[in-house]
Amino acid sequence: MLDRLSDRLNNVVRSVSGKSRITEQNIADAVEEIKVALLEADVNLKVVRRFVSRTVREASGESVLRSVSPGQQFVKVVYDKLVEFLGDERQDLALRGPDVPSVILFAGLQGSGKTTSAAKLALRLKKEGRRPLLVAADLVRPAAVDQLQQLGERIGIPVEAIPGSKDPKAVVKAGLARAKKEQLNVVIIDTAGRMQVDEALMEEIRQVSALAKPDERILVADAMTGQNAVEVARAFHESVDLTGVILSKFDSDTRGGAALSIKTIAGTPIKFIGTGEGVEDLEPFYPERIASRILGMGDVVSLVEKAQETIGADDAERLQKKIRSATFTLEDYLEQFQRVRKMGSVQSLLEMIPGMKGNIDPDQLDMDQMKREEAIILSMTREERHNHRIIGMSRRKRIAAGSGSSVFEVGQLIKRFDKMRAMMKKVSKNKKYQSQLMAQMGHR
Ligand SMILES: Nc1nc2c(ncn2[C@@H]2O[C@H](COP(=O)(O)OP(=O)(O)OP(=O)(O)O)[C@@H](O)[C@H]2O)c(=O)[nH]1
Ligand SMILES: [Mg+2]
Repeated sequence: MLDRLSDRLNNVVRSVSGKSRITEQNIADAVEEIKVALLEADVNLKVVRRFVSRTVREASGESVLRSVSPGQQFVKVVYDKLVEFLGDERQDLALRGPDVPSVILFAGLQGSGKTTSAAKLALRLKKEGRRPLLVAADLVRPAAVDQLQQLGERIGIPVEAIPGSKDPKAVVKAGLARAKKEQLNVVIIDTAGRMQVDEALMEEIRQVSALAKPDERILVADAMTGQNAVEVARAFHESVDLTGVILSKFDSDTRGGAALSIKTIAGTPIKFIGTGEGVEDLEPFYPERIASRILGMGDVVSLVEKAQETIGADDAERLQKKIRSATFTLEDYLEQFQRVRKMGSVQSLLEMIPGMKGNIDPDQLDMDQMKREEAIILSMTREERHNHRIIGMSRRKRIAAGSGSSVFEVGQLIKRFDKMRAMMKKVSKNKKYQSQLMAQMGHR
């Protein structure tokens, strides 16, 4: 999903971000292209309009046009708006503590993926250490109870069902009672779907909801139905005050506009996406990750990161000087780790080293090694960080004990740092040492 949109936006972003100067006209052109791409991706028209007007407003400001890197700043504005429309922050489930059972109600149209998603979520919560109970309250479709029971068996989760019952409320009551008795702490209720949003469906959901008092009222919406999914979400939200949406069939080959429209149009966040038919195929919905994906990972995201960089030009200058003169200390090194962690990539650090703008794949860095090294440096005194040469045997022992590592590891770090520092200096004068530096930095 979202591939075509991603391709198109990627092109726009590439053409704009390469420019060292941009004009209001450049922005207007780029925004126009983005607008067309969004409409083609089936994003709701209202959302597109809002997106365009906000992007133009922010991107036309002094801060973008007059900035050192207007192209990158523009990309950052587009990225931020995408994240905003996707729902800002990741929204987790609001469940109660382990001793009070939480209730999650599933609703949705026929075939949207309610039953499958209920089982997927139950499995997920079980893995997080909760004890779920599935409740078969879809008594409309004859095989529905069977389907849930089979799923429950497959994932090892109990299912409450009353064979032959026609009263969903009775099953829900029985489920709640059983959860209490057996100390099951998440009750997940699967309900019946209808072909379309109608009064009977809404009434049933309202009644079940009034009885079960769910902590989470989740709509399962089928991404394949595009804008219809958005309208369905709006109708359900008005009727039962949804707390979230699971957008199912996100793995399908649809244009993906629904994902971008639901939060704004229906007013309720997407909490998970369904990514396949298997019981494991449920993923938390991260607006930032989806936005990165839409704009194209790699290149574009690092541009955004760069624009986001908290480090000022002065800091960069200072760091470069230190690198060239090999007065880069462990303290500086530590600071870089923290920056790398914040931005999730090592790109920024590498780009500070003069002559180091290569094609670096941040995924290839050994983050575990970084973590270990960070712990070691954190166990050093200020003095030691500023001058690692003073770190003799007894200091090594203390640092090793403090960081839960061995004396050998401390020694290794110091050796590596020394080599890296020398190499950085060389690289800043001559590019051909790049690969050696990468090896020093734990690049696999
Ligand atoms: N590819 C894919 N298929 C899915 C996903 N979620 C559900 N399905 C499939 O969609 C179909 C319908 O899923 P159900 O869970 O039975 O849907 P439902 O909403 O419970 O349907 P009714 O009970 O009939 O209203 C099944 O074939 C599922 O395997 C998903 O995320 N990806
Ligand atoms: Mg079902």
